[in-house]
Amino acid sequence: MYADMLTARYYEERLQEEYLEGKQPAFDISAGPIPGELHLAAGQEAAAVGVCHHLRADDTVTAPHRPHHVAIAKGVDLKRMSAEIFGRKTGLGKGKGGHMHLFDPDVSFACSGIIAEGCPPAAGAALAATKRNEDAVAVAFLGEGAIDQGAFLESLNFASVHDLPVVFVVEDNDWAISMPKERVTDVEDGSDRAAGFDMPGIRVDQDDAIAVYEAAGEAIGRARDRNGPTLLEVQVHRRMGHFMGDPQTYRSDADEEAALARDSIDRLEAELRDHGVDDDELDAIRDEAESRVDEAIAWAKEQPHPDPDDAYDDVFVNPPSGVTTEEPEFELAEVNADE
Ligand SMILES: Cc1ncc(C[n+]2csc(CCOP(=O)(O)OP(=O)(O)O)c2C)c(N)n1
Ligand SMILES: [Mg+2]
Repeated sequence: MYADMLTARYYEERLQEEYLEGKQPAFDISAGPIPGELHLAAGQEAAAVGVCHHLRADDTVTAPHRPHHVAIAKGVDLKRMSAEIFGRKTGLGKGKGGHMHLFDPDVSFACSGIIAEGCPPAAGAALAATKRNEDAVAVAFLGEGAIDQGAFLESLNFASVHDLPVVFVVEDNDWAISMPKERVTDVEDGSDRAAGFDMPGIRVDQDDAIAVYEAAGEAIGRARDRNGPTLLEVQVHRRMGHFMGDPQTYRSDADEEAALARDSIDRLEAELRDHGVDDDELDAIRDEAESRVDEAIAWAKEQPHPDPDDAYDDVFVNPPSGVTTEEPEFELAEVNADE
């Protein structure tokens, strides 16, 4: 878990440097090697590793627009993920999805820029596993700003009614862009929502990887044993702006300083030291994490850009006329009739 937390933190530090290249002085979001928005998850690593370290490759994970720490903890291919973020042809989505749309079928991972969007597919993956008599589970990560979304609430209900092996993990970083939690949500503890759906709700009050691991173990064990869904909320901290370039004028210095003062990586490192892990071992873990990241980013930057002629490939199942010269394989109306 410590290695993955360090990997995620360093990965984002490196992305930050790459992202800023060419964007200054007026902050042109479309310029540089990583065009578009970039949402970093520094301060949220404990939630990702504490949950994902219970999972196997065939357990599905869906994540929102702030996905890197979860993807790394789930074992997404770091090279192909980096190539995707840099918009390269060998990326997970052939360079067309970008950092909010990473899909790695090898480890059953997907994410989306639409908040709470990952909840229905996670419930669907859990339903599929039960229909196939497999013991795989599914986990949907979302932010506290998404817990008022219909997609989340409907998924909780569906999962509960069908006793699905799914865990909903709310990363509560207190903010939804510039909106503080208390202005949009009536409960302080998001896991209280579980009661209305007759499922257990657990909240881990501090971003402590070990506490998350223990709580998640219980929730994922329940799912794996086919005892139904769980809602788990974890208090995390947003060390940075909502996205790169966010001046955070809405946020008090005290709030930002408090987030920076509590680092879940330092906390886990202290635990490891207490258990006799020495400097050499800790340094070796850090060095290995950093070289893995440097190697993945260097590889990604050498990859070719997609060919503009391929822009519409893999975009439409049934391309509308004008988008492609190829004959469609079937008519949409035909599919609907068959269904
Ligand atoms: C359905 C939908 N509405 C609005 C947005 C715009 N949006 C992007 S991130 C965000 C806030 C998300 O806050 P939270 O869920 O707490 O996640 P965090 O950014 O804090 O990780 C919003 C409203 C969106 N992406 N999807
Ligand atoms: Mg939030």
